[in-house]
Amino acid sequence: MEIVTSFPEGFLWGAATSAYQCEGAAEGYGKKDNQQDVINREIHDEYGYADASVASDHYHHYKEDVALMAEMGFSSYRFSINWARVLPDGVGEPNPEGVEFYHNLLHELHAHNIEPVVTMWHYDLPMALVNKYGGWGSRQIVDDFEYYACFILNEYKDEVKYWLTINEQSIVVNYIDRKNKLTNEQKFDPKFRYQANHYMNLAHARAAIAVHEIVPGGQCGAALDMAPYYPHTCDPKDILAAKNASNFKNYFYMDAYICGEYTESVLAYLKRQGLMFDIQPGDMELIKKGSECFDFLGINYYQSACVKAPTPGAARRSKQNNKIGKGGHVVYEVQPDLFEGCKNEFIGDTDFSMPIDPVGLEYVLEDINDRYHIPVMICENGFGAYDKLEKDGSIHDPYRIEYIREHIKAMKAAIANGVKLLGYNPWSAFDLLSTSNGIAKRYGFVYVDRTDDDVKECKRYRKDSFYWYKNVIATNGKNLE
Ligand code: BGP
Repeated sequence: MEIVTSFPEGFLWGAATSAYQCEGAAEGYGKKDNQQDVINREIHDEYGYADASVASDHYHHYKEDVALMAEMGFSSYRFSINWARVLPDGVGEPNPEGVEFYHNLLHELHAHNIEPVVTMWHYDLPMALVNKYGGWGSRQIVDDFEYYACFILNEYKDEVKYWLTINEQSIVVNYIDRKNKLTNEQKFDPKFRYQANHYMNLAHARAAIAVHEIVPGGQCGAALDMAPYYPHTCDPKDILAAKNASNFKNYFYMDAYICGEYTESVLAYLKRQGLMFDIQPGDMELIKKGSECFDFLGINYYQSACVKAPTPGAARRSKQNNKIGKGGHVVYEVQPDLFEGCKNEFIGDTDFSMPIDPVGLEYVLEDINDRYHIPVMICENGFGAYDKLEKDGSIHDPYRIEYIREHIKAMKAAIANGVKLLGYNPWSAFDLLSTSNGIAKRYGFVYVDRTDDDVKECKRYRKDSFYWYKNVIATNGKNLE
């Protein structure tokens, strides 16, 4: 039963992208490589997926892209700044053309009354810093992240109110080798990811403090990937496994951002497993101070997860994404003595093996509100699929409409239960590179006509979901049909 019929006044309706996944113009233009440029070149060579050199060519299509957002009625747009575009060496000399690009984009958004929500870092660390000291492996990154944050905050402070420091820190930690260019030593050091996580928390805290110091009325958050962890059965051992997984994968990150402390049971587990990281005097004070500047939590919600008691002796492994786009190809995560992933028989999934669970969105929104009493913004949510461009230029994507409709219903239920939801920015405004499946796996409301092999002209076409979402926004979420 739907209790809330429409959304609060001023609710932000929009969509999201990230820089390296859509901008293109990766080589030249005064910019230098970031680690995603390099990683995506490698993915291209190994799997044949498109690399970041052209991506959706948003760099050259940004006016058209913003016009399409305005046509849908967007009141917000979440995008990220490409660190190596504005500061090619990570710190020091800026690139005037790159700095100007974001001024132009922001100008275009404001001209259409679209509120920008800007991510400082979405996986794309400048290679200059990776080569200099190993990126997130060195404490130096904390100073350099602050330098970058202060640079963009000073530059864009009059144009941007909502700032997100880091995208999906828990994903960066859990897939440390896929999201970063690591040295061999880092790759084989089991503690590395938790030390890097600590540096991310310090960097985030410095940036959050800077948002409050530099931006008049600035609001600071970070976007976390969020899945509820369900127990496989009501066997108390499975229930305990679900609690462990929630602590390890979710609360460990939220507790640091929102409360300025580390979840005790996770620290105890890391110590037991020989994975504990180094905390220097003053670090926890900084993390605490950062938490006092944390205004809202961004969540990226795609799916829920199911776990059971870990098999004794099972080796640690991360979840492996489905790379081939045929159902069933998924390898579940194992954290020894903590939990083990498994299939949830109650819910279906996409061709890319993402469980489809709108109820899970209501669950996480209410859980966050009950535990932390903090406003939330949905910064990603979406359906990746092989879309087909018909001869007449139409794209029929009923599966995406269905997915988003059910998730909006879950948002309504959560609001009815007291959740302070600021906005909805599904993934993605227009088609862009997937992190795992090239351009063939599409999420956008707007189709970008290119393939993994042929960049063509990146012409834009409106999908059926474009018209549907436009109507949802026009009725402030009242009409979902
Ligand atoms: C999130 C990332 C995005 C985006 C999305 C879809 O984790 O923040 O960058 O890509 O997932 O995932 P994928 O591209 O792998 O399908």
